[in-house]
Amino acid sequence: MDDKKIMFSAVQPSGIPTIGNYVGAIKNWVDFQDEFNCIFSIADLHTLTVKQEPSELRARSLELLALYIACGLDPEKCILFVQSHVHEHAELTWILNTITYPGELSRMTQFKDKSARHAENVNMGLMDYPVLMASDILLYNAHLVPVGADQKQHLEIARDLAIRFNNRYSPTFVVPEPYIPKVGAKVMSLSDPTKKMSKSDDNLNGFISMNDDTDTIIRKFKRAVTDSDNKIVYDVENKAGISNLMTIYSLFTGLSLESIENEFSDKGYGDFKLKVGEAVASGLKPITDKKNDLLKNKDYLIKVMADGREKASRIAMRTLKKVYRKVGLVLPE
Ligand code: AQP
Repeated sequence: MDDKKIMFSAVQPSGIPTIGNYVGAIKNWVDFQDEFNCIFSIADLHTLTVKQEPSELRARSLELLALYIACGLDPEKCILFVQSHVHEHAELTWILNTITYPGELSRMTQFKDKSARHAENVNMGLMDYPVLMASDILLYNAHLVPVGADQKQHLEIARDLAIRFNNRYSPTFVVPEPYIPKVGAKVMSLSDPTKKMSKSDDNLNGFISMNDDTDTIIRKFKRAVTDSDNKIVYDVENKAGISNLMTIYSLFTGLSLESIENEFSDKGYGDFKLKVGEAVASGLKPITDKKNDLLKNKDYLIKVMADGREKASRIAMRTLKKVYRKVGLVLPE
């Protein structure tokens, strides 16, 4: 490998990605491909922490790979792979579990939110999610992890575990740094702007999926929850809904929040919502078209998956061997 820094990130195939996953994660990754050695995963093991329909999960993993490529990730420039194809992720999780305390996992916001949302299925995997995520990152000695603001807590755990392991045994892991975008780090739900937009939200009007067609997108924005004073002004505390729409509009048009305020100073919410819907629909259309084309060529996608697996495995195997040796496991000849 050259001396470029290593970047790792992932999205779960737990639903069709939303524009939150897109602007908070995937869209930024595209710009990093030349600057860093990028490794991007399809985090299918993570999705099992919430009940999934097996056949749908399988299809969504392939669809997510197609989406990565349609968004501009180039398999020649970065490693694209499926998490469960590299068994070292699960194995390193076991080792890291032995230096993780239940208290530091049970206070995670995502664990608390998801336990409340899936009260019938509060499983150990849900609690252990951040340790699997730490393994994802530490296996590749990633220096940088681009994530939305919602994942910052989990990244802190990855850092803590790297430092703890390095102190207990000897320097082994790179301590990763988060990379959180300034704008779009947290896109909020359209139906409840105090909650983050999530692909597994039961309320379909809360999110724009990367599969929604133009009419659906425009309809969802029309119904987006806003306050009643009809002024397009950025004020997250008092006008969370309209501020969220302004952030989305800014990300899809490249306009600053200030110029959006000026452009719509004499317009009402109805006009603005329509413009946001149109901007998002025209931004997503070429990506959706390209993704649908790629899905017609399954052989190509399977080949990309196999290449990614081979490259990722090579790195992961090296790290895991080192870890096994340090903790005192006998390596097979
Ligand atoms: N609303 C969001 N705004 C900005 N960034 C977001 N991300 C997720 N939602 C938003 C970022 O997307 C990346 C991948 O997320 P993930 O699929 O691994 O898990 P998640 O954060 O739990 O995403 P979802 O959509 O909310 O999935 P479900 O509904 O399955 O829990 C991460 O970088 C995340 O920060």
